[in-house]
Parts: sequence; structure tokens; C-alpha cells
Amino acid sequence: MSLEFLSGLADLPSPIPGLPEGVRYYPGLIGRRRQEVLRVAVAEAVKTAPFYIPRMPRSGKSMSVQMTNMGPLGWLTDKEKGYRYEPRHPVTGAPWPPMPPLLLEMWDWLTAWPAPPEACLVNYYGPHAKMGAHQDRDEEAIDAPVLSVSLGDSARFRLGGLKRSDPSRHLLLHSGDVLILEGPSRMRFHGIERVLGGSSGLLPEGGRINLTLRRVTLA
Ligand code: MD6
Ligand code: FE
Repeated sequence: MSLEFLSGLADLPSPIPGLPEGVRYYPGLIGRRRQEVLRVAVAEAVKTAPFYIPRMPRSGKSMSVQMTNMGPLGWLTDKEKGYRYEPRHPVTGAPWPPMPPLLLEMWDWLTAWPAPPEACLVNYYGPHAKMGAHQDRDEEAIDAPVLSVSLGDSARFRLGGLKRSDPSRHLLLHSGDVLILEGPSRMRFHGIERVLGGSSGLLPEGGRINLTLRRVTLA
């Protein structure tokens, strides 16, 4: 798989032009067969690391997105301890399942970061789920890129600035799209406004999966 992947996609593609420095958006970078590989890998991972309902710090309010993780560390939130990374699933107590090799390859290929990603957050959006504007800021490695892969139904992604009140624009993320935030855009606010139900046939149950790869600790 990994050799096939490298030989199939050896040239670094050009991201779409016109976006701010540090925002790399590659529509349709992952073809249907590799999307299937990732769908199956997630289905395998959730057998031991089921999706759970994350809760906001302090309020304890449920998020509408369901989450799990792959890799040595996973991003979590709950009422008591808030946002953080942990090596174990909050419900089962088991270590997170391994990251699929294809994602490790993609990270190397697209970021060339000197250390591998440690966390792959798996977000599952049903037709009414959304994710409020946030910054990815719970990592020690705040200089490392964040790479996301979208699978299944399309979604309206809002891309803001470094302040919550800055002007924003939106990108329509479809199945197979890759989005990277890095450098001067690493701390841009962003969120998912809505999912366009029924826009993809990839996931038999419908909905949208987003895989977010991050380096957490300093290499
Ligand atoms: C999502 N994505 O697409 C949520 N974060 O469902 C993110 O929060 C995200 O796509 C950092 C970098 C890229 C992302
Ligand atoms: Fe994010």
C-alpha cells in the first residue's frame, strides 16, 4: 500500500491559488479507492475505539460531533478536565488504535515535517452536526502543520483569521479533499457550519468524517 501510494502520487501537487499563506487546500486529492481504504480503516478503528460524545469544558454541554482518535495520542474534551491529549479512550480506557499507514504517508508527503503525527482526531458529523469556530491550540508543537482529510458528505468550512472577530470566508469541503493549516495560518479560527446531507455515497450510513492529523509533542 505505501509504495503504491508513493509511486501513484509522487509529485507534490499545487494547492488551489488565492488562499492566504499557510492555507493549503487540495480539492479531490484523495481518489475514490484511497477514500475507501480510509473509510475501512476508520470502521476497523471504531471497533475498539467507538465514537463517543465529547462534552464542552465547564458547561458539560454535549458537542454535536462524535469523536474518536487513532495514533499514540488522542484529543479529548470533557466537563471536568477540558481540552487535552490522552493516550487512552475515555470510555474504554484502551490505547487508541494505530494510525493507518496511508495517513502517515500523506503526512510525510505533504508536510515533510521532521516528526510523524501523533494524533488523528476522527470527527463524525451526522446531518445536523456542526463545529463552532475554534483554533487548534492544545498542542505543544504549535509550529507543526495540521492536516485534515474529509470523507463522505460535503461540508461548509468557515475559515477566519487570527482573531475571532476577523473577516472570514468559506470553503466547501468534499470527500477526498485535503486541507492544511500551517505557518502564519496555523492559528486561524475555523469551524464547520453545516453538512450537506446526502452529497456523497462514500459512507453507507451517510454523514461526514473528518480526520485531523497533528503533531502534539515537540520532536
Ligand atoms: C472539520 N476541521 O473539517 C474540522 N482543524 O470537520 C478542523 O477543525 C481543522 O480541517 C485544523 C486544520 C484543518 C481542519
Ligand atoms: Fe480544527
